[in-house]
Amino acid sequence: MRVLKLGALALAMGFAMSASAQGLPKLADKPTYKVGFAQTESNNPWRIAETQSMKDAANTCHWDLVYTDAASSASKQVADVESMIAQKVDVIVLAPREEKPLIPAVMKAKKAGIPVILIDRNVDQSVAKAGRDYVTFIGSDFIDQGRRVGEWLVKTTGGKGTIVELEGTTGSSPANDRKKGFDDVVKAQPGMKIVASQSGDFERDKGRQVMQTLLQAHPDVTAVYAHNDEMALGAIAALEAAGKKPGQDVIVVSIDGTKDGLVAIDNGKLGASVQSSPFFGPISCDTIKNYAKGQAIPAWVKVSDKFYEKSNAKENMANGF
Ligand code: GYE
Repeated sequence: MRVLKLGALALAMGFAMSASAQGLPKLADKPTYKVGFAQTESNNPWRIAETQSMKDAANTCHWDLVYTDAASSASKQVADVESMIAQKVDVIVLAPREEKPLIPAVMKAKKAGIPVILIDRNVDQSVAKAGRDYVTFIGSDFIDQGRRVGEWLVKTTGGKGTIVELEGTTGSSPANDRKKGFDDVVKAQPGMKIVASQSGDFERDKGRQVMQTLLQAHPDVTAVYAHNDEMALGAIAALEAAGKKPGQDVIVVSIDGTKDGLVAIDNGKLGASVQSSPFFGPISCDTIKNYAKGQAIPAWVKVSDKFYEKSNAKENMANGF
């Protein structure tokens, strides 16, 4: 009897604990929402396409959109989220610029009873978790993107190469994970070596400048892996300025699938690029509706990505942005 009672108590406690651990703010099921979208910056075509997708969704989904641009500053993005909380938006859609600095903002929103949906980039999973601190992460598998690019490079070069890596924004989930996926593939190749790995902040001109500097120390480079197309295009410009032929002397690979990236693949300067979709508007709209209806939302709504190379770049030009 006593045992049974304890068992029942433990069960009840367990229930209460898991309910409060889940404890995500609820969202009323209603025809319109005031939605905050906190963008990181607007310095490349990927960002601009993402913002447009969210603005389009605001129209089709009847959101009252509160849009902010953090202008490449994580602390500004934290302040942007705080201002959305103060404006009592119904839900916050956040593209966290870096993995750690945005966590307090996510926690504040939760405390204020506002559900947060992460799109495009994730936060540090050892500190904050989907289903507990925020609703879900909607985005690509960045480790897999890096791995796919790495495997293509191994196949294309026969496992030989002196590689320069241009990393994305330091501390961002795509930079961390794209590095891991690629580096793990290369580490297994005795004939390949990453001789330098430096951030170009996902920007074309920074990519060009970093490549220009790294070329001086590593004139024997045979491959460049850039974490996005914009930096790859900057690297191509630096290689050409140094008298090298991208696509011949140096194989360049990257990620995103921008229009300029697809054109560069088609004309042979960029070897390959894994698509990374910026079109989060429609999926954010559906996720908000489903969440409000009380449906279970997976911790990660995974976006699947195409692989672009010479043989299919032209036919996929319309997917570019
Ligand atoms: O690759 C890049 C952008 O977070 C997945 O950030 C995104 C990346 C994308 O600035 O172009």
